[in-house]
Amino acid sequence: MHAPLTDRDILLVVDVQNDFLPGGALAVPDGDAIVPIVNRLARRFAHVILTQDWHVAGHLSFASAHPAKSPFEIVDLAYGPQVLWPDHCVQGTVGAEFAPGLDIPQAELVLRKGYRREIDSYSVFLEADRVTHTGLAGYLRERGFTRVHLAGLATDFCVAWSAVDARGYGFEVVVIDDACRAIDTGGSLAAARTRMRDAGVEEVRSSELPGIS
Ligand code: VGL
Ligand code: ZN
Repeated sequence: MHAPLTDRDILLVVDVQNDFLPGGALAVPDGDAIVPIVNRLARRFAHVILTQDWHVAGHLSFASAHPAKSPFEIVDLAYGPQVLWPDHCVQGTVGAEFAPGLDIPQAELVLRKGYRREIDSYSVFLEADRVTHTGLAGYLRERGFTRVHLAGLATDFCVAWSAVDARGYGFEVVVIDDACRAIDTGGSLAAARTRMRDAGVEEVRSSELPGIS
């Protein structure tokens, strides 16, 4: 049984942005289905953080930044292999805005990541070079949170990387399955599930979560 939610629990809502919804530049299949679920979930937590993928134009994770490369191919960047994506979540564009149906005005922090041209960041904690910190781990610790719940897009990239990193920083981690959707390219969803399980990430359905005590 999942322990009761307390003041030490935080809900992290990952990248629920227009470009990841159907019709967006990097649409996650069925991504819009999570919006009402996430809204409902957010009302059950005392504390909520939203994150945004927040790239500069010409970001090196974009296929368009590499001659003769197409989206979903893999290239080697300074820090290792990088999946190439369609241009998405460019700072200040409509695609980078939160989904219009997202209704979480009580969110206490909006954390942006992926704003360095040379470094992608699936994780909301540690960028893809694995040395550049976003500062979120320090923020959570300073505020006394001990358990992180994750919802959002996409299960196999930003949610999974964030979940595994949160474990690495010593937080208890719970991924709320029905409040996430996956991209699933090149076996990425199965690989992400394995990495999360090996890291000790718990997966639950939103209906299994208790109320706030
Ligand atoms: C994401 C691919 C590229 C995500 C962000 O939010 O999961 N995926 N950029
Ligand atoms: Zn991105």
